[in-house]
Amino acid sequence: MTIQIYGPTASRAARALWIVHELGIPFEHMAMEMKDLKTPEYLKINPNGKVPALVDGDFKLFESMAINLYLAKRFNKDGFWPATPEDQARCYQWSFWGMTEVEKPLLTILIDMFMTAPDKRKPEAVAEAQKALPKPLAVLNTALEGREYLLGPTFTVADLNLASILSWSRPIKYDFKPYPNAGAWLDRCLARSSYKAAKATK
Ligand SMILES: N[C@@H](CCC(=O)N[C@@H](CS)C(=O)NCC(=O)O)C(=O)O
Repeated sequence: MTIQIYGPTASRAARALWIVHELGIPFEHMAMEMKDLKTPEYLKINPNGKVPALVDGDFKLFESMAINLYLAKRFNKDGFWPATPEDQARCYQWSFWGMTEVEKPLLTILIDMFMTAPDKRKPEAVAEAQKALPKPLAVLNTALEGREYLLGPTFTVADLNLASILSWSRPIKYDFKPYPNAGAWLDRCLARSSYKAAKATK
């Protein structure tokens, strides 16, 4: 049965769309409209009423990082899901780290910039978010010193998951000059044809 990915391309479903393109997994895109996320039918798929969600036969899953880690392991190709428990743990590490250390401040800035009426903007919240980013970005920059990808020479799910979160730094034009390794790594990740194909998914 074909895997189904629920959620519009312009949402966190983009993360799952990127991985299915990266791994060449056949999939059906259930694009959904945000207004339909609380319908009884959709709540049977994701009781949170949020996207993305994945349906793989009888198996249903929510949370973008969990979906991607599942797909990486199930459909592994060319070391995208690494072989050792240590490297697998690093994939969890960077995925959880992205969600807990950088996603919220980036989203705060993104929403304020593009989805908030000028009179409703919150410069204090944005300033707080701006203040939260340098520390984790410096950690990332150091981790990428002398390496092409987070685990070494191979692009893995750790890179895809974290880059999918950090891709939000692009529309807000976040300045990566103080973090050149991280900036170059993000460029490499977002230059992949699978990322471009995911963005073009209707
Ligand atoms: N932690 C969740 C967050 C999911 C989430 O908040 N998705 C947004 C779209 S990007 C959503 O469905 N919002 C609708 C709502 O909150 O009602 C994940 O990463 O999957």
